[in-house]
Amino acid sequence: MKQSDFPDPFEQARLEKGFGDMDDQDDPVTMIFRHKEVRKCAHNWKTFQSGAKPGRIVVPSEVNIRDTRQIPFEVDPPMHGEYRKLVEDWFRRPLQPDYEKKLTSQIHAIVEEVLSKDSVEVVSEFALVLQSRALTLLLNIPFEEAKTWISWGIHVFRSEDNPLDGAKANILYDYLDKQIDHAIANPGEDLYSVLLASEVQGRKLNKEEVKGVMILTFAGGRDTVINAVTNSIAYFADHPDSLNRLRNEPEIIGKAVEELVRYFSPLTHMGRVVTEDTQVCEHAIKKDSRISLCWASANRDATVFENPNKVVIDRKMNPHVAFGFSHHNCLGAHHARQILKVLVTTLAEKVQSIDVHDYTEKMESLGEFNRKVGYDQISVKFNALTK
Ligand code: EMZ
Repeated sequence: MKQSDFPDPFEQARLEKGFGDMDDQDDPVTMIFRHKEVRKCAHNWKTFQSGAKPGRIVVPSEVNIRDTRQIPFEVDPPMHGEYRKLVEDWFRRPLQPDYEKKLTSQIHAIVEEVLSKDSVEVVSEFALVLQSRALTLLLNIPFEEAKTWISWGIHVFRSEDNPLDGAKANILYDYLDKQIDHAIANPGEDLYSVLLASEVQGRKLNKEEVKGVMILTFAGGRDTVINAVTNSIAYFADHPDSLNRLRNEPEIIGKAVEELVRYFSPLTHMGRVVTEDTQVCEHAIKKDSRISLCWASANRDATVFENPNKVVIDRKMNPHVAFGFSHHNCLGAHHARQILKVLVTTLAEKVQSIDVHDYTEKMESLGEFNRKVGYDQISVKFNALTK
């Protein structure tokens, strides 16, 4: 096995029964494994709701560290669509040429910097920095603000020894309260100001709603993007041939990005709360219990993907669900895809090869299943392309 392999721990259970159980703070979760059922359940918001108690659809559950509802993530239709309409255009800005240009210059600078070093710890010195700086573009605020977020570390709710760190979460909540008050006093062109000025059902969004969108923007796209970036570096370290191919065939970079996202599935699963007694894969599911839509498993479903455990860098048909599925699909997906596209393009242009010095894998424990989702640390040397 190569260091950049991400094994699929769900294969047997997916084939044999289609689901698996895990406990989570005495609020168990039935994980749904097959591509077809995952999509079906994602569609069926009446039976599998997102608008439960704030934090409950996240696994591990955040009910003990969060009261603010994340918007539009923890809202069901029809209100979900109202909120989504408000934010959708803003989150499509990453597709604009000017945004892409700024992102490209940020990523060029980071890659140039790591090329000059003998050893780089990718998670903290590369991926976290890249994600934080890119977030200044998504929020449309000054670049310098990234320093504050870098100092918070990889996850806003997790610390090294505590997967649900309330004290750490409070740093984010206090920060957002201050930023929202600041935007009320000094309206500008930033996301806070835009949200504060927007209306839903004929009234202005209130502070709590603005905070709900902002928590999602900060938390939802943080460790996921960091893992996707780090894992891509690990992949190219093992596969200099792929990097070489992308250098010669830049037209397949879009496909490569989709395939990397499918293969890594940076978000393993997302929960739903069950509103009525029902069945999934002939398995009874009780009202008020939780299921999760296991994107990582669905993305390895051999009934949908040929050679599912292989990165096929120019895979043609790729109906992956790494960004979720149906009306709740990832709001930050354009931003995430753009980051990966620019990153892969820049690596192909500037990097010859990457040597891995040492690494520790980041494992998630999900009942009987253990899944590699990224790296806690991975030290590498980037070698410049010599033309
Ligand atoms: C939530 C979630 C959203 C959650 C799409 O995922 O991401 C997690 O990292 C956060 O902890 O609160 O935002």
